[in-house]
Amino acid sequence: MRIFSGIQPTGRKHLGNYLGAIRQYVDGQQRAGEQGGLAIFCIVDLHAITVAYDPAELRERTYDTAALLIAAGLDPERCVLFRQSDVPEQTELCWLLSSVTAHGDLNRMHQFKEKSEVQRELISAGLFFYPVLQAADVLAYRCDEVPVGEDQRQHIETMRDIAERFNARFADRGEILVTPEHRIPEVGARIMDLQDPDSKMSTTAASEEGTIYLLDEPETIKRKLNRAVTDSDDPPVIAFDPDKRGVSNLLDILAACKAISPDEAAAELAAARGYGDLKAAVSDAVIEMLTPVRERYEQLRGDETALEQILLRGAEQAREIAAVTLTEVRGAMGVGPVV
Ligand code: AQP
Repeated sequence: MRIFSGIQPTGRKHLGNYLGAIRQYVDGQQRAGEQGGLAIFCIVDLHAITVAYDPAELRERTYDTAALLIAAGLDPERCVLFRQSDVPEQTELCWLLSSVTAHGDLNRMHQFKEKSEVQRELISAGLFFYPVLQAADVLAYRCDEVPVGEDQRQHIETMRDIAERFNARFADRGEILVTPEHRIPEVGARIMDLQDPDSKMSTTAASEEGTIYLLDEPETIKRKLNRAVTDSDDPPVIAFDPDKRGVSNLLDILAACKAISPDEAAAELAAARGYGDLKAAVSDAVIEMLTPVRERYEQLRGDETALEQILLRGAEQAREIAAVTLTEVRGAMGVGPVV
């Protein structure tokens, strides 16, 4: 069993990234270890350059993200952790896969539509091509499972189509690329902005007050949750209900932190006097979950040499795997000499 996922070194990572993705990575590392498999995690710096960005900041954010992932529980001795740009096999595979990618499929991507609307100066071709590079990231490692949040469902469907189309076109004998399954958590797959519970908590689109950053101090987390938008039901109703977006988001966060269902989280609050009690319970659970991550991050972040060594060693391991896939893909496509 092989697991792969990528995360962008953009902005400050938030609670949505943690509950939808990072926590699943740690779980994947554990499961892969128990089953004799491999878990591979990539900091996707080449994806980050598809929108406006600052080069110096990109490098800083890459180290931030590496330190954060390790602080959250990824162990470079038990998984492969690397930076996307250190593995040129992925970018070459991206181009090769473009030949079996439908332009119409890329045109239908929600993420492209949403992100291109907010670009002020340039809508890059890279932003349009993002799902093909993402497909190459995953397919290079022939992995079975991709842990992601709900917002990535459409991209995973596209990479499955790309893998199937490639195999149908080029694999005479069986399968060259593995068609992966997404792994989207049942709880916490789409955490919403605390100030605007109709929008997803996001690095670029969300409000500062509506976003809990993983490195926020406990007082800040408390304040943001205290001000979270709920509703004006009188008496207040603490229930997981699609018409109660703010309250449901808080219950989803609480449930994800405590590894229970949102209905169970609501049942635990049966004696609550109002939304204040719900917000206090969510604050306590989030602070308890994030404090050790923040403290460990602070110990790790200063040593960039150590982080760089971890990423380079991870890239060596990753290249060994990706090179084998690429040789087979090139061979099947008739690209380059016979090897
Ligand atoms: N709100 C969310 N709830 C649950 N999961 C989420 N993810 C993102 N937002 C939520 C998951 O986090 C992983 C990493 O995402 P990324 O590499 O795309 O990083 P990002 O672009 O910085 O994340 P955002 O917040 O989604 O930024 P915007 O909105 O600016 O693009 C992915 O598995 C994602 O599903």
